[in-house]
Order: sequence, then structure tokens, then C-alpha cells
Amino acid sequence: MEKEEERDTLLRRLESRGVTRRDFLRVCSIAAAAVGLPPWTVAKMAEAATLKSRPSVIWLHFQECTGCTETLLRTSHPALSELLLNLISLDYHETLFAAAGANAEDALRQAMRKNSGKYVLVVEGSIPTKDNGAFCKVGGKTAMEIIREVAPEAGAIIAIGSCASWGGVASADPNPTGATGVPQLLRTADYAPILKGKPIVSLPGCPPNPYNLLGTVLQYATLGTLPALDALGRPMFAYARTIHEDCPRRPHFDAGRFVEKFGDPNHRMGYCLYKTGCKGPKTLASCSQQHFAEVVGAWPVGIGHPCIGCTEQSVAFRLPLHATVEIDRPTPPDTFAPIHADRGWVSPAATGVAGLVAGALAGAGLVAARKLGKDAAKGEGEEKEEGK
Ligand code: FSX
Ligand code: SF4
Ligand code: F3S
Repeated sequence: MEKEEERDTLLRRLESRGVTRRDFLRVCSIAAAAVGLPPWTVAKMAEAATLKSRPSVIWLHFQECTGCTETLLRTSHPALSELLLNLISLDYHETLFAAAGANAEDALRQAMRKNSGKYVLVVEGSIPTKDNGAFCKVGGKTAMEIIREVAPEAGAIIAIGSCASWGGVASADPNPTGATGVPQLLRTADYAPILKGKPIVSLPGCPPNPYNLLGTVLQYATLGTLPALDALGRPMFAYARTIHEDCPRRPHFDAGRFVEKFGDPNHRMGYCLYKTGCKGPKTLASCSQQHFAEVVGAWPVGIGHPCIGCTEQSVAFRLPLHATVEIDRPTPPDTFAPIHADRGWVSPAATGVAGLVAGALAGAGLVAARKLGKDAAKGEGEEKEEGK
């Protein structure tokens, strides 16, 4: 009954924003497909969105621009941010909180107490470590002190954005604040005991694609597991392929059609941006497939600017913006397989061998079938024996 009431409340809220139940399920399906979850999770997702026990999330902000939060809230389909915010219980978030000062601090302590050992800690922003972390303080405590307080009792940690994943823009040379990412800080000798095998998921991007958090949260809220991660802790569903592999401008690259200068006729034709410094070939991210805010074309290359490699620690804010990168796997290949091959012929010897192979396979199948039949008969007999 209570569950039904909650479901009605959620649907009423969605309906008041022009989202029908059918619409909501459609968004669940789109989100599941976008992040590589199987279709059967859709029903679970819709159910999880209405359950009382949603995973508690404590969201901390450090040295950053809040673009990571903004990108989540800028979905054009209202149900998408609604879905995300209903799948979790966002118990502390400095930007979205109505409370301030002592009230906000109490809310943080309360959320930690109530969900100790279980809450998901989301960190947005880098952590300055120089001068004992004096460059970033919230409520009189440094980011380092806050991490030391909040991380030990978290069940899992998500570093959202490049700043939290590896230091981001603040860590660019000469890195005046000693900015570092959450995984890096938690692996130092001082902090490593806090980690105690806790999973850390990194979602780099400046800002990161909102689907990456959505996918991680969807899986956690509906299946209770975290997505498969690569060696840097990034979900494979979003960071296994380079921008270049799935770029809509790729045919131009393959055909050798490049923008030579911003604003030239080739730029207006939408040609490949490699020569103007596109880092897509060096960048693992999903933006070429999942555009931002569900607006087709809303991503750097889509609006005519080269990818700056914002997800990659060795690229973004390190390589000059418009310098070209070396390509690891040069494409297209020098030679292609011929489309019209001359017709070949098959020797009688080859036919014989093929016949023998086919015969052996058929024979093996027959033996297996016979054996299966025997086993089945034996099984039946045994059952009968047991049943008597
Ligand atoms: Fe960093 Fe997030 Fe870049 Fe900004 O806050 S990843 S500066 S877009 O948004 O942390
Ligand atoms: Fe796309 Fe950049 Fe690759 Fe060109 S170089 S195909 S613009 S990712
Ligand atoms: Fe960043 Fe490149 Fe995507 S700059 S947003 S990884 S296209």
C-alpha cells in the first residue's frame, strides 16, 4: 500500500511535468540501452525508482566549477534527471541543498550516521594538498580533512569529473595548489587505510557525460553492483572506445578531408577536425555516441570544435589545445581486401577433406546425441528409482 502511494507520488510529480507513465518507462529503456544494461532491467528500474530504500548519496564539492552537477541537471527530457534523482536518496549536496551553514553540516552528519557503511560518496572537484590543503575549505575544514571524515564510512566512492578523477584543470602545470584526484589521494600511505578495499569509480570528463553517472547509478540501484571497470577505475560501458572510433566526422578523416583553419569552407562543410588539434584519436570517452543534454550534435566535435581530450589525464590541460596528436593506430589501412576476387576452384582433395571433417562432426554429434539420450533415459530411470 505504502509502496503504491509512493509510486503514485512519483508518477504525479512526473505527470505534473508532462511526463506520462509510458514516457517514464520509455526513458528507463533509453537509459538502460544507452549504458548497456539488459532490457529486463527496465522493469526493475521503474520499481527501484519507487522503493523506499534507495541508495543514500552524499555529494561533496571541492576545487571545481560545478559543471559536473550542472550537466546532470541540464537534461532536456525532464524524466531523465527525475529518474536519476528518484533512484537515489540525495542526502547531502551543497549546490542543491536548501539548507546552509550549521543546518547543512548537521544534515551531513545525520546522513553519515544513518547510512554508515552503505552510502555512496560522490566527490566533485579536485583536492588541493599543498600547504596542508589550505586552498579549499568548507565550514572551516580542508577538503583533505573532510575526505578523511566522510570516506571511511562510505560503501563505494564515485569520483565525478576529471577534477575528482585525476586533478583536472586545477592540476595543470604548475599546479599551484597541489591539486589531485580522489583515487590518487586515497592511495597515499596516509589515506590508504581509509580505502580498505572500497571500490572507487572514476567518471572523468570536464564535464563528464551525464549518462556515465546515470549508468553507474542505474546499475547500483537496480542490481546492487557496480559496472565493470578498466585499470583506471572507469566504467567499460563508457570508456572502452576512443572518440575517434565512433565520430560522425570519421568518414571525412578516412577520406582525407580536413578542416585546415577555423572558419574555412571545409569547416563549414563539417570535415574532420584532426588538423586543428582534435584529440579524439587519443581520448577514451563516449561523447561521440552519447551527446550531451539529449540534443543531437551537442558535444564538442558536433559544434565544430576539436575534442580537447578532457577525460584523459595525459592530454587535457597538458597538450596545447590546437596541436595535433600522433595517431596510435593509423587509419585507413594502406591496402583493402579486393571487393571482386577472381573465382577460385576447389580441388577434389579439399572436397574429400571437407567431407571427412563434416562426417567426423556429424558422427560426433550423433555420439553426443546418443549419449544424451542414454543419460536422459538413465536420469529418468534414476528418478523412477528414487520415486518408488
Ligand atoms: Fe571539474 Fe566538475 Fe570540469 Fe567543472 O565540477 S571536471 S572543472 S566541468 O565541473 O569538477
Ligand atoms: Fe572526429 Fe576528431 Fe577523429 Fe576527426 S580526428 S574523426 S573530428 S575524432
Ligand atoms: Fe571531452 Fe572530447 Fe568529449 S573534449 S566532452 S572527451 S569530445
